[in-house]
Amino acid sequence: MTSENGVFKEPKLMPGGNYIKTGRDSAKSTCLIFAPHEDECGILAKFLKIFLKHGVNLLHIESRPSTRQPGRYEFMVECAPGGNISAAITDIRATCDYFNVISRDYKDNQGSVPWFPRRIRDLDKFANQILSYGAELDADHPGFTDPVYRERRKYFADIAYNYKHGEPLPRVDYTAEEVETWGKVFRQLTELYKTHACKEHNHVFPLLVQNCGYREDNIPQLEDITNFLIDCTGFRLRPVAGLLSSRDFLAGLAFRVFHSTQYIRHPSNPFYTPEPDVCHELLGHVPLFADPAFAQFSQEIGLASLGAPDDYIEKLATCFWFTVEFGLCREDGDIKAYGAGLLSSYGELQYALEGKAELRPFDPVKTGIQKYPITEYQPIYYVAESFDDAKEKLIKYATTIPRSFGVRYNAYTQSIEVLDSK
Ligand code: HBI
Ligand code: NLE
Ligand code: FE
Repeated sequence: MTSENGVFKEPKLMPGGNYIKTGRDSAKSTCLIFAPHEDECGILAKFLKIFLKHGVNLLHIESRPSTRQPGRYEFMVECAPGGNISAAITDIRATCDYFNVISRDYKDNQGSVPWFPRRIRDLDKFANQILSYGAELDADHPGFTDPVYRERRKYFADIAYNYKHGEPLPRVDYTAEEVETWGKVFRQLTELYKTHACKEHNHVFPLLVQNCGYREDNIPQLEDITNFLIDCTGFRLRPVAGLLSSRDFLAGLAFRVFHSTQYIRHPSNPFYTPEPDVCHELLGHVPLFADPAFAQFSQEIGLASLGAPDDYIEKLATCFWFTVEFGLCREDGDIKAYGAGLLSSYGELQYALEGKAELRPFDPVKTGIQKYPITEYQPIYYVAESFDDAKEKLIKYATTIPRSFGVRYNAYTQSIEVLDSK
C-alpha cells in the first residue's frame, strides 16, 4: 500500500496492454470557453486561424448565447491533444473578455479548472487510471509473493478495465478458498453488528440477506447488489481494478456511482487489510448506500469535489475517510460505527468502540486537515450527530471551496449541470 502523509498517491497510468482507445476521449482533450471582446463579423474564422497556426486540431466547436453578458455570444471548443495548445491559449486569451480552460492537465495552465466527468458515461474514462492492482501488488502486501493470488487479481482487474457504463456487472465464480475467507469475515462480523453497527446498517443488512444472497457460504454478486441499491437510493456500483485517485473516486459519488472492487483479501489475515476488497465494499459500504440520508451525504461530497482545487480534494478525501470510511455516530447516548472500514474489519470494529482511540466531533473544517495512517488502526475517530447533520455541515463547508461555478446533478439525464455563478 502506497501512502504519502497518509494520503493515497496520485495514480500513475497503467503501462500499455489494457489501454483500449475508444473514440473521442474528453479526459485527454482540453476544453476552452471564451467570449471575444466584441461581436465582429467573422470572429470565429479569426479564432480558427489561431488554432491552425499552432497546429491544434479541434474535436468540437459550439457557439452559444452568453449568460455572463446577455446579448453576446461565447464559444466552447474542445482541442485534441497535440499541437501547441499553450500558444493558442495565449493568443486567444488576449482577444477575450472571458476565458476559461477545462483540462486534465490543469496544472500546466494557470487558473484553469481540472477536468471532471459531466455525464455518467464519462466515468468509463477512469477505468485504466488506477493506483495499484493485482499484477503490481506492493512488496508489503501479503499477496505479493503468492503467484496464484496475483494471477487472480489480474483476472479481476481485466473485468474492471473492460467494463462500460450500462452493461450488467460480470458475475464471478469465486473459488472455495475465496468463499472460505468471506465466510470467516461474514460470520465474525455479523455477530458484532448487533452491538457495534449503527441502526441504518442493521436495518438494511437483513434485506441484503433476503434479496442479494448475503450468506456465510456465498459471496454476493455486484449485479444483484447494484439492482437492489438502484431501487433504494439510485446508487449503483461499477467494478474497479484498484484504488483510483481521490479526485476520480469522489467524482463518481456525484453521480451516485460507487467504484467497487470485486476481488477478495488474501486469506493470510481475514480480519484486517488496508486495501478495499469485496468484503469491505459489500459488508461495509453497500448497506449504508441503501440509506437515503447517507446516500445524499455521500453525493454531496462528490458534488463538492467536481473541479475543486487539489488542496480541497485532499480535504474532501479526508472528510470522506473520517465519515464514510471510519465514521462513528451517536445513537441514543451510545456510540456506533457507520464507517465501512470499521464495518468490514472484525479487528478494528472492536477496537474503535473499546475506548482506546480518541473521539472528536465531526467538523469538516477541522476533520478535513487531520493526518491519518492508512495501513493500521486509526488513532482518532470523528463522531457525527446524524447523517443529516453531517450533510448540512458538509454543504456549508462546500460553499467555502474556491470554484468559479456551481454544480447541480440532473438525475433525469444523469449529468452534471454547470451553473455560471454559485
Ligand atoms: N479508490 N477504488 C477506490 N476505493 C476507495 O475507497 C478509494 C479510492 N481512491 C481514493 C480513496 N478511496 C480515498 O482517497 C478516499 O478518502 C477518497
Ligand atoms: N481495513 C478494512 C478491512 O480490513 O476491511 C478495509 C479498509 C479499506 C479502506
Ligand atoms: Fe471504502
